[in-house]
Amino acid sequence: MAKQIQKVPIDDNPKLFELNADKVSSEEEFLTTNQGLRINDDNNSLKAGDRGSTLLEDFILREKITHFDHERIPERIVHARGSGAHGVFQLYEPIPQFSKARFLNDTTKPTPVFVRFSTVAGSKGSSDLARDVRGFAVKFYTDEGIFDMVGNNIPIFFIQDALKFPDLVHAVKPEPDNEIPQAASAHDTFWDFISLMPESMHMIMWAMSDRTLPRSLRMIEGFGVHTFRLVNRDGKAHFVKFHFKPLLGVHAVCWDEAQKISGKDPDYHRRDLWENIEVGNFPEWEMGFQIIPEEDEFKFEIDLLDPTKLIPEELVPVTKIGKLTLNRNPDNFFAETEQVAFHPGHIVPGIDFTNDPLLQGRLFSYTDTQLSRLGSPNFHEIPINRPTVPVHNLQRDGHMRQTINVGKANYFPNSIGGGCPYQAAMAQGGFTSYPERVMATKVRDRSHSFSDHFSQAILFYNSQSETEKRHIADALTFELGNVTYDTIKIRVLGLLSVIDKKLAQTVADGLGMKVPAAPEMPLNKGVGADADMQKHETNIMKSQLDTSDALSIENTVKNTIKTRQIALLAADGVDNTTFGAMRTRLEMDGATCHVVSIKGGRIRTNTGNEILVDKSLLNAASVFYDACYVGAGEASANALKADPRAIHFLNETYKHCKAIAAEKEGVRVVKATAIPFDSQGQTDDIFMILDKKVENFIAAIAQHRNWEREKMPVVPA
Ligand code: HDE
Repeated sequence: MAKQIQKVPIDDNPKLFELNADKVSSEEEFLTTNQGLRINDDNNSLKAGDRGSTLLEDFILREKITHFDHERIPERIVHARGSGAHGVFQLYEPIPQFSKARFLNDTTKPTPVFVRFSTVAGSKGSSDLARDVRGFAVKFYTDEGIFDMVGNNIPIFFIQDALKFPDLVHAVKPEPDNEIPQAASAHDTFWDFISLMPESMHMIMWAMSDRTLPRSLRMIEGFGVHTFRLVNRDGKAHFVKFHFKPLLGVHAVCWDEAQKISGKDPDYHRRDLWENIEVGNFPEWEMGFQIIPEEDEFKFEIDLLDPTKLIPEELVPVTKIGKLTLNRNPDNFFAETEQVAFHPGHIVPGIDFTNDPLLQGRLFSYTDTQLSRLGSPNFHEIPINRPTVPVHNLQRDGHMRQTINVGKANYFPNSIGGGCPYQAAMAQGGFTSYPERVMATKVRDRSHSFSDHFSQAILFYNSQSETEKRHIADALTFELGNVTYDTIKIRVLGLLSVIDKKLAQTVADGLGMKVPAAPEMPLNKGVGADADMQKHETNIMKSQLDTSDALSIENTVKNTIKTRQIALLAADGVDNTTFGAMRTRLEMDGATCHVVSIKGGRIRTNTGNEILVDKSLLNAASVFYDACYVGAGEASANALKADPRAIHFLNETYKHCKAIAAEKEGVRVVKATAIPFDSQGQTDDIFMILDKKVENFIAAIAQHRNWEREKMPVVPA
């Protein structure tokens, strides 16, 4: 039938519109259905006349809509919101004395990895800046199969037994009657549960600290949490705790900032990771092991199997064994980041489990969850989950099977298939479980060695700087301030007073409540104090430190401004020379500079040069930046001074304790804000760049924040 319908030009000639293509178009790449049929019209459905009803016959419409209707898969029940990247792991030195894993013994070949970072509580579309633990999951594609390190950015966990996990997650997720609040722990059910679970108090200290408000996913630590085992070629085992330390240091934003970022750019962390990888600022971590000989298992006052405890680095230092670098963004979010399936049970010869009861439960959960999320036991065939080594076994069929298995022998042992595939001897890389001796009575119980819930909560709190302690108190006051039951708040205040009376008092003051009497809680009842373990008592290693430097993020690297985002505030008439010099200097040190101005497009400097504006004050916000510089130039300064958004930008930069520098006339803009100046016209680290003070500015950015300012909140922003 001749075509009656007038078509839009793009159908007839794709060349009519300018291609802004990511790839070169090919004359041969035609649109087709999923059956390979070339499509002639993808803009109009088949109708009975051009104004008529749509025909059921339209198989092209039905195929497209059906596919669309099924585009979503169930999001992860926890860790739904995530961002991923590809990279490599490069080993420094072979460690045959500890592990026979090939990827831990071959320095000549980097191991490909895929890493997924996540928040825990929020839905897939929730904000990156929720106060939450961050998932840190690394898939190593080793020559012996997949090894997944499915960890967090906090070295311990809320609960000791897997049986409590559904309760914990139900409590933190939005409440079941009204599905409120999204991606937040500041609500009744979470704190109700916590108030009744003293074992969570160590984790609560971490969760209320700045660790849960990362500045960037590139600036978080990673921990395996549980104690695992390394096994060497002779079958000798060592206990191990996995660590990842970011080369950029650990940095956080403040709570007010986090809330504002959540509104202005919920993709802030995802964008930061993506953009930095795109421009070649590849995030790096050093992987480290804390190694404990098997015979030292009972030498600590904590039980190595208890996931609510850590081993202080002062007692067992972290040995750096290699470097993890993320160097490539995924091509497709769904295919890779969404479909990637991690599992703590994906291990290789040379690595093994312990009886940590949380880990044991996880070993069940992760396969089960992939079945419901990815819909098939064939999830290992999805490209991102495929090992780089061949898979041979006698598993067959199932939903969406990709492999076309040949031959008749789908059972083992067989002779028809030539006996294939063969079992691998240990020497051939066959996995054998560590032959741990087990002599026990079946019980539904918990070891007494798990019963001290407070010593390490106290250790963590005491190891924090004054600023970090203040942030913990503020976070607790905020979270409990959203709780509507006084009984819950009182219980939590009681638990806090076991950790630190002053902390409990500060939080109680903020809530307008009194601190109740501290409940009786056993302390130092670790392995060494356990009656069953008395025989080891003589070996008890004195682990009761007062503080541990490694627990405070203030002690991490602060010597670089690499990849920090710096806003350069300027308008028409900005001084060409000094502006250019500052930008060059900051970029030379690895910072990323954005010109922020009154409107988009370009600004003209005092010498007539044109500078591209990266963001107008409408799109930019101070919370996206680590520091701010205000350029010199009469006209530029006057224009900025007259723009309330520029004044707000600077006030907020100051409020969030960031470095600010202003040059010559630019100083006037800063003086028009509420930022306090002393009689000399100076304020803490606001530098008037009249001489060589650019170095001070750089040092202040590297310091990350001048938290002292928080003590006297003077700026209304
Ligand atoms: Fe997970 N966890 N978890 N978890 N977890 C999942 O698996 C679970 C725990 C962690 O980026 C789920 O594929 C149980 C500790 C990360 O895809 C699920 C228990 C730690 C990720 C699951 C724990 C983690 C998950 C949801 C207690 C830190 C995201 C979707 C016994 C060491 C991985 C999925 C990714 C994801 C269960 C406790 C880390 C449901 C039952 C402790 C980083 O299987």
